[in-house]
Amino acid sequence: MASAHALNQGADGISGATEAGDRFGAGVAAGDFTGTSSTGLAIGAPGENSGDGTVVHVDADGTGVFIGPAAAGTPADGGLGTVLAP
Ligand SMILES: [Ca+2]
Repeated sequence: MASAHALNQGADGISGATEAGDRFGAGVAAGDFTGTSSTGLAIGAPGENSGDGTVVHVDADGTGVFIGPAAAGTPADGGLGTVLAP
């Protein structure tokens, strides 16, 4: 059985800071989101930036890339990352 590994904002290759209300991990989906035949994780934090929300994509090498409301086209206070599906 593989071991568990915790991921946190502000550590583990994910920039930013853990703040009360971020709800980091509220939505999680695994899949090949980059077309590179490697499985990554999409992790939602719908409370980020006072409810704008964000999604962090963590690739197999552990690098975290933010996909915020501007890139996703979601409105302010839209809670991006509440629900994710591959
Ligand atoms: Ca945060």
